[in-house]
Amino acid sequence: APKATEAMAKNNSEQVRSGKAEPLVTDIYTADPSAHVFDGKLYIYPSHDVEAGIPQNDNGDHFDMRDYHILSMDEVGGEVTDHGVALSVKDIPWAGRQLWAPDAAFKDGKYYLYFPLKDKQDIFRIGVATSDNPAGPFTPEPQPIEGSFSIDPAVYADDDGSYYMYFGGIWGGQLQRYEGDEYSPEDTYPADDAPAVSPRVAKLSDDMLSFAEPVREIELLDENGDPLLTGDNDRRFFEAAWVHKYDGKYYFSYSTGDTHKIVYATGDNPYGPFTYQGVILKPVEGWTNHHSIVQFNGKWYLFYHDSSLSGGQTHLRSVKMTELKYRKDGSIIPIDPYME
Ligand code: FUB
Repeated sequence: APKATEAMAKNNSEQVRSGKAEPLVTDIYTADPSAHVFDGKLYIYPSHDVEAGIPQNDNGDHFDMRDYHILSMDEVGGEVTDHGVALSVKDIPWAGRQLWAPDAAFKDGKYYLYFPLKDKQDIFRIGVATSDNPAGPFTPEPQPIEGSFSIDPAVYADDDGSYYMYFGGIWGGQLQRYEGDEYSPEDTYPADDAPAVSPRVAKLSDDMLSFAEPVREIELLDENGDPLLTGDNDRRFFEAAWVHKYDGKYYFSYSTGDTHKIVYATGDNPYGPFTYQGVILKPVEGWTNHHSIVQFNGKWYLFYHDSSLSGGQTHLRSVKMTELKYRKDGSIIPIDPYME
């Protein structure tokens, strides 16, 4: 018996699943998919990638997206509906440029679309827009959410009716310009042996339009309970936070950015701390990696993107989905997006 257990443990640690998939839509480029089940259907809230003709740089200027299209499907593998323009930068009063990775939430009959956008001073803020329909069109609030900053909002609806927004991204996402929640125009990164820049979380107010409390920093820890360090590029936070709950535990997943992985950490409450567990998705074609995780009709799915349809152009991506599986101990079996 001990032999069998050892063999199983070894298999588990080496196990990788194939996540090979085709783009959900091919007539437009889509990225950063935030998936939700609303009204018994799968709705996907992606970025809408376009060729803006802006040369690639570390600031992410080439990601110059101007609107959002929402996708939906009644069943996995079924027809994907593109619901057209749901919100456009030209209709957002405080807009500067660049509509990046959005998310959505539903509460008391209303849908909320949360989006990062640079304001007229070229500083990323997070906005919110509302609709009676999950596919929009969405009407933006006149101002960004007070106290919001950086990019990649992800809103988690907890079982007790509380909603939490997770956000932040370094480099082009400007999170390194905040000490606590104070802005400074300088890009400041902690030393390689110091704790890495932290993602942020805040509970949302009852009306879903503002933060109900001061923004908190999230602690991401290693197996010894020590903070993940700036130099630990394989594990430290870069961008693209997502939270889901599995078997009573909170799973905080994110992109490691310049090492191009989606990884996860787990914790006992929505504020963390979260302890690093492992890789969910190996690098995809294109520089960025960004995902969401949702349960639909009893199965779990990973939504992600890659640049295969555009022949590897980093700013022209396509949303894909694949099944996600857990081991008995709650760990996630890593996915290789190109394994046959
Ligand atoms: O799509 C623009 C940015 O690229 C997103 O906000 C990041 O997460 C990365 O995917």
